[in-house]
Order: sequence, then C-alpha cells, then structure tokens
Amino acid sequence: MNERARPETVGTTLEKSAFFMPFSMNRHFKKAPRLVSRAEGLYYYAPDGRKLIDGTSGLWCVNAGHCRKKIVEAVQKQVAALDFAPPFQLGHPLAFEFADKLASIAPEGLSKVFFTNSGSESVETALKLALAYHRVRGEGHRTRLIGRERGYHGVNFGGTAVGGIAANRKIFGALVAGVDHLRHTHDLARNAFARGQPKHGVEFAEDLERLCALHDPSTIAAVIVEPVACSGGVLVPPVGYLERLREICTKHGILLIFDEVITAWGRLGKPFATHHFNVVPDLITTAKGITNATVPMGAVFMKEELYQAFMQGPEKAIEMPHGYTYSAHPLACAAGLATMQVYEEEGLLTRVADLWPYWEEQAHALKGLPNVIDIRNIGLIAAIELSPREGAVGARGLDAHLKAFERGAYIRVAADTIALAPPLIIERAQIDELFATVREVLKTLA
Ligand code: PXG
Repeated sequence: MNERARPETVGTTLEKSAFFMPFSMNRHFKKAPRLVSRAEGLYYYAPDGRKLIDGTSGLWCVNAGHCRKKIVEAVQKQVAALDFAPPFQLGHPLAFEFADKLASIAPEGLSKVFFTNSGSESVETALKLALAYHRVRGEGHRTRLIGRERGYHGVNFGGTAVGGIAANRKIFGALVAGVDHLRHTHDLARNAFARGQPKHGVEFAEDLERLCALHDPSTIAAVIVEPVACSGGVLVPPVGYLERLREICTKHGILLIFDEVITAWGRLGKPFATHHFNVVPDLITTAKGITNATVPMGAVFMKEELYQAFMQGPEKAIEMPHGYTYSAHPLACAAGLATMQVYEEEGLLTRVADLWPYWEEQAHALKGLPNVIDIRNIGLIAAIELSPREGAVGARGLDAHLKAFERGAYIRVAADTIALAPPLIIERAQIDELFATVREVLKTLA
C-alpha cells in the first residue's frame, strides 16, 4: 500500500503520491509542495497555520470569499435531504428554482438555462447548442466554429479546439475539424499601461470579416470569445471591439457566444460582463462563481428564440440529446441558490463598481518597478506583464508565483503576466496588503 500523504508528512511522502496533478509541474511540486488545508474569507491557511491572501479567488471562482457559512449550511442541509436525483426525465424542485433565479439575474433575453458541471462543459454545451440550433432550423451547413488566439475555453475537445493558447493545444493532435481563430487583441506598442479598455484596436474585429470571406459566412455556426480574455494574460477588449463583433455576427447570421466563466458574477461590477459592455451575445457560458466554487457547477444561458427553436416537433421527443449525469445536481443547486443570496445580501454583484478606481490606482502604482512592461485592469482584475527572460518565456512569471507564495500571497501567472482577481469582498486595506506583497516580489525578482 502507498504511504498516505498527510499534511504533517509532506515533503517526505508526496513524491510517491498517486495524484497526477492537473496543469501543474508534478515533479517540481511534489519535491517542494505548497499546500493549503483551510480557508476563510480572503485567506488560505497552510497546514502549518501560515496565512496566505487569496489574490485570484482560487482559480477566479470564489467570488464571495471562502467557506461562507450560508453556503456551507445550505449544502449540508441538502446532502442530508436529497443527495442525488437523475436530471433526465426526472426533476427536483431546486433545479427549476435555481434556473429561474439565474434567468432573473442574467442579461435580458437570455432567459433559458442549461446546467453543466464546469466551465469546460459549459463551452462544449454552448458549441453543441449552436450547431444543433442551426441544424434544427434547416441551416445544417453552418458547421464551423470560430475562436480567438489567446482565448481559453476549458480543456475538453471543442474548448481546446476553439481555444488559442498554443501550449494547451499543441500536444493534442488535430482536435476538432472546421475551427478557425480570430487574431488576438493584445497590442503593447499602442496600448501599454492603458487603464480599463484600451483605445486602439477596434479594427481587430474586422478579422472576423476576413474569416467570413475565407470560409463563406454561411458555413459558420458560432464565434466564441471571452469578453475579457483572462487565462491568456488578461486582454481587455479595445473600445468598440465587442460591439463590432456583434454587428458582424448579426449581419451574417452567426451566433455570438460570450464565455463568461470568469467575468460573470460581479467581477466587472455588474452581474455579467455582458451588462458591463452592453453588448448582448446569443449564448453565455458560466461556471465558477455560480456556486462560489463550493460545489462544481456550470450553466449556459441562451436567448429565448434558441430555446424555442428546439421546442418544435412531437412533444414526446427529446429535444436536446445532451446533458450530464450531474446536470442540476441537488448539492450544486443548493449551493448556487445560497450563493446568489449572499451575492444579493452583500451587494457583491455590483460592489466592484466602488472598488474599481482604488484597485486601478494601486495596480498602476506598480509602474516603474523592474521588468514591468505593461499593467492592465478592468473591474476587479489586474495584470502585470513582465518582460520575459532571454530564451526562457514564463520563467520570471513562475518565480513571481513561487516568491509570492513564500511571502504570503497566492497569485496566478500566465507565462510572464501576473493576474490578480481577489474575492469581491476585499476591503481597501487588503488590496493594499496584496499589492504590497506583489511589490516586494517584483523588487526582488531577478
Ligand atoms: N472558459 C473560461 C473563460 C475559463 O476561464 C473555462 C472555460 C473552463 O472552466 P473549468 O471549470 O472547466 O476549468 C475557464 C477556466 C487561470 C485559470 O489561472 C483559469 C481557468 C481555469 C484554471 C486556471 O487562468 N479558467
């Protein structure tokens, strides 16, 4: 039998552990593990009691902070009452209640909800809904899917294919046929140190016209983009860019999908980024903050007309042959309902509007520190881009991540870009604490 890895024995036994860690440097990590065993509010606690400020809401998901009592209790109560119910041809009341609650918060018109268990599954679901929607309306010739360079849409086949981060794609073969990519919108030469949406780059949206000309628009089913590309390094859309994408999609009958797995649930000071940018897509993918990450869940929101397109034909027919064993899982619905209550009671879906100017000031105050070549921000998100070391892209970013952990902050990095997105409950003093730690890290980084 394998020796068990308990917190008190880490460092001696983790190297032999069976756990193949996702998106991690397994060998490096198991030699020098970084563990947390408890969390509360804005902080993680290591097994030795050391406190770490959570600079990225876990993985951009714990929007209301950790271990919120109301959510924990709702899950505890639910697991004792109804642990599971099949979502196919059977229901439980919370699923309907939660879907209605979500639809009441979602942008107007996105009135129907399909439940999944993650952001990746939301993306697959949205892509399949788009293809099927065209097909049931007699436009089965629309089979192509368009993503964008530097986009991240999870790790399943469709999401990997429309995704545009080369490192996440290159070892997985041909992925899905019929996919193409818009160019990304990062333009350091013109937009470095922009605050909020960069001024330059609306014309990058015209790249969609190029792809329409290349493939013929009648072959394109959907375009999927993150309103703010987060995992790819926090790329804020240039002024007018999303509006232009919307126009081109509408003109050619192409569905527009906003992947709001990160940007939904208050991150930009409104419930959804769609509200913030005032550009309305046909489908929205979400996950993460939908349950404050307490129980895995995702959801796809769609326009009423998409739902209605499926509600044709004989009533005794399954309209959408798609779904997961755990779609609308009772624990996730209970967690989600409690999460929405916490968001509402504490005004978290709009709180960022107040924090934004202070957050922006503190982020941009890092300008001038060694290696900092750009700072970007929107809502409660900030990115600090560092120049890469010669011949070692990502090495400086990784060092920043490791040093921050040593100094008491958990932060994410995408190559050499530090990404910060703390829980929406953060106070100004804690914003100071987070940036003070990042400042120390940057000062001492080779
Ligand atoms: N779409 C977007 C826009 C995402 O950000 C997914 C889909 C996939 O979600 P799941 O739940 O399947 O992981 C994501 C996930 C990071 C980081 O540090 C970001 C994500 C996941 C892990 C790390 O940038 N985003």
